[in-house]
Amino acid sequence: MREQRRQNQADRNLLTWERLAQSEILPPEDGRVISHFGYNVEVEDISGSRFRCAIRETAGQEPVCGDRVQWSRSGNALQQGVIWSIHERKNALQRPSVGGHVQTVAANIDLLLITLTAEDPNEGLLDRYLVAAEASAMEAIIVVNKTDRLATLEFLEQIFQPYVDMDYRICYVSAQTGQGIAELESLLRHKISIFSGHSGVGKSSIISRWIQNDAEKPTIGASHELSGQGRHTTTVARLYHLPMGGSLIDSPGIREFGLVNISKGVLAHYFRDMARHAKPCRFANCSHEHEPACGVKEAVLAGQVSQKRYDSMLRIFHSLPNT
Ligand SMILES: Nc1nc2c(ncn2[C@@H]2O[C@H](COP(=O)(O)OP(=O)(O)O)[C@@H](O)[C@H]2O)c(=O)[nH]1
Ligand SMILES: [Mg+2]
Ligand SMILES: [Zn+2]
Repeated sequence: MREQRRQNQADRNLLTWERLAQSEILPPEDGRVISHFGYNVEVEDISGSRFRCAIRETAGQEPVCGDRVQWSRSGNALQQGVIWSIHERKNALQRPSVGGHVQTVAANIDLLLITLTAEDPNEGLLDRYLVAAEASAMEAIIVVNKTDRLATLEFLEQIFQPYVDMDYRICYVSAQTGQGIAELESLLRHKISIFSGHSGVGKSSIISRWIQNDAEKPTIGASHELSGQGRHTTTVARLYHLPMGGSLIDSPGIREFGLVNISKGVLAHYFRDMARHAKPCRFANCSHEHEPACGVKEAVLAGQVSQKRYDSMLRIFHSLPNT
């Protein structure tokens, strides 16, 4: 009964093509998807005005945050429109969803911000995100937040030195004190970035520093993501404009992260410190564990690849499906 009532409510709010087609439809134009809520999508035109849009079947697939689309506004003055097609994606961030499906979280991303905390930097998670970034041709930046909780960064710098050696960028920041935020800002300028990382690491707190308008600020505190209450919670992802130029996508959806479309055979090639050692492996599908003539194992023995990174690679390897 309650379910039925909620369904009716949802139907009333839903903008369908049939409803929209009762008014005039203007000629197609280009736009960008800002967020996706339920069956509707919010599209921004080139001047920054936002329109709630229905999706035509011609679009072929679900538009996601960051998509460039061809759409039409309606003549009804209600800031409504319809999406006809999705322009080809430069890349897409995906994750596994229920029932063995793949969910696309966002598209056309320049920078993947991998957010960790100073108190508990989770390197296992970091290595997974780095693989995702390499595989989808996104630049990765490691953001270590809550540095205000530590007296010194020395210990962290030791942990992250191997990543610096691999040419990854590390930003030590504190959303609370503002430390390091200016440097991060300069890296995000004119780029489309997406935040990833566990719930509670401070993604929304960092974004809030750049959003002037209180009504636009993301909610801080992780609980709303779990309960489904509060502002902006039904969206899978939401794009914010940054005052210094560029945009940032906040996404509660990718707090649980898994790899998709990565096969066991290519995994080591996405580890920057292992890629060149994996090339000479005798077997194309080498697991780098038991096989003879394995370049990766030899590199570990020779001290060119750390045992820690090797173990991390194997853990991910065993978590991937056998395809
Ligand atoms: N001490 C400290 N706490 C922070 C910092 N950034 C965020 N927090 C707190 O961490 C909690 C989660 O923050 P939130 O931004 O919602 O994290 P999100 O889930 O990653 O978006 C909140 O209680 C914040 O006040 C920081 O730099 N230092
Ligand atoms: Mg958040
Ligand atoms: Zn091998």
